[in-house]
Amino acid sequence: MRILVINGPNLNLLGTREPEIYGAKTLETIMQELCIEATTLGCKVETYQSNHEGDLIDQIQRARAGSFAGIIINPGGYTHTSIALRDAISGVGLATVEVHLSNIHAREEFRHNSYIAPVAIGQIAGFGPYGYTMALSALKKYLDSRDGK
Ligand code: CA2
Repeated sequence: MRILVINGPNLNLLGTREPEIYGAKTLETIMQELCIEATTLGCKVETYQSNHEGDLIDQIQRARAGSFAGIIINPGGYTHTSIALRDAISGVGLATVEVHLSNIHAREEFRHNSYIAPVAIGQIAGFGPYGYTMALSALKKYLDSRDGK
């Protein structure tokens, strides 16, 4: 089973600034650790990061053609602005889990709304990099049970 992990704008800066909010690990390290976690769960993750809304949408659309079983996405700032990203997720119809490193609900009010949450299976926020591991485990369980395994 293949899972696509998508990270949105500015997440490529992780580990370089604002460690008090986002932690000290780089995105590359977080994604490498998630790949190892995937092996123990019996699935495979492929990762993608872009700062561009259209590129993220292209990647979501390709996930279906590429026969991915599901998507894990941290849409970064587009979480709070992008109807286009939400339409792409609902359009491909793949089970999707939304992840945020920080607890967006405990931060500025403009971060409280997510355009993505209503089209996701669920949202994980506030647990730092461990949120990706939680998302992977939850998505794998969801897909296995949906497929009668
Ligand atoms: O908490 C999250 O994971 C966010 O998706 C991160 C986004 C933010 O806009 C969302 O509201 C919540 C921002 C990512 C920016 O990451 C940086 C990392 C280091 C230095 C600067 C930005």
